[in-house]
Amino acid sequence: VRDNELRTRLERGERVTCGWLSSDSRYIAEVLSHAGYDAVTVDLQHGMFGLDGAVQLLQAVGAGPAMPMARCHTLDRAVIGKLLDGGAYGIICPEIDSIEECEALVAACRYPPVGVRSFGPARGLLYGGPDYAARANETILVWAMIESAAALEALDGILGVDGLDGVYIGPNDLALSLGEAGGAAESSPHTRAAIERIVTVSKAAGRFVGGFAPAVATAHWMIELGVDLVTPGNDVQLLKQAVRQRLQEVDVPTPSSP
Ligand code: 3PY
Ligand code: MG
Repeated sequence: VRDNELRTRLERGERVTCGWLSSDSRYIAEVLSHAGYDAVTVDLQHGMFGLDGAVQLLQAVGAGPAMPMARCHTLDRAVIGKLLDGGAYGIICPEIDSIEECEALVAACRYPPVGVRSFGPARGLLYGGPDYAARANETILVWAMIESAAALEALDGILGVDGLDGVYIGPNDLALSLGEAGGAAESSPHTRAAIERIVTVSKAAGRFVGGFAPAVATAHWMIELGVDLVTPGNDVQLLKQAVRQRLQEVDVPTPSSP
């Protein structure tokens, strides 16, 4: 089977980067895959595309060297199975708030007898190779997103779920759930303390930890905390920032916008 280089590198203790695709463009997906990230996540939750589009974007990511991962939009076996059959080598599932939800996530990503993934590997076979189905269980990375007060409460139990590879921090929803503003990871001691705890406890439990870092300073801070995987912004944020910077450089005033 094609090696999941992301898993290999994480298991070696290396830090990895993950691009984040929210635009509905196979070309941008392919560009990101060649841009230097170790992995690129196709974001079905907040990306501007649906399930069919996500599979095409996985094909485009797979055309370059980055490992293709997908963030599903819901904890649903059928959706997760389709993304895996589409060639995702990792699943990041939002809003995992309990042990039961984490167990359901792991089961959705693994073939029996370990889990309940339905057989029909489709494009997984093309991307992974003829022995994909036999090796998928140990190849696919499963990440549970920790992004709520409930998840913080249940964290020890979630980390104990067999077969979970890692947790992925969603700082914006986490801040909202803690009663703060969406961007509080950049400023609020309360949200930052929660993130620090997630990293410490997860590493102590032997799980990988990843996180979304909207700002450069947040990425630096998460790396100092010891995250294994960092997502330094998404494609659209980076594009917009680059455009604004270029317009400033050529002295064209830019209106303020969100
Ligand atoms: C969050 O910050 O809530 C996320 O889900 C990041 O993608
Ligand atoms: Mg979120």
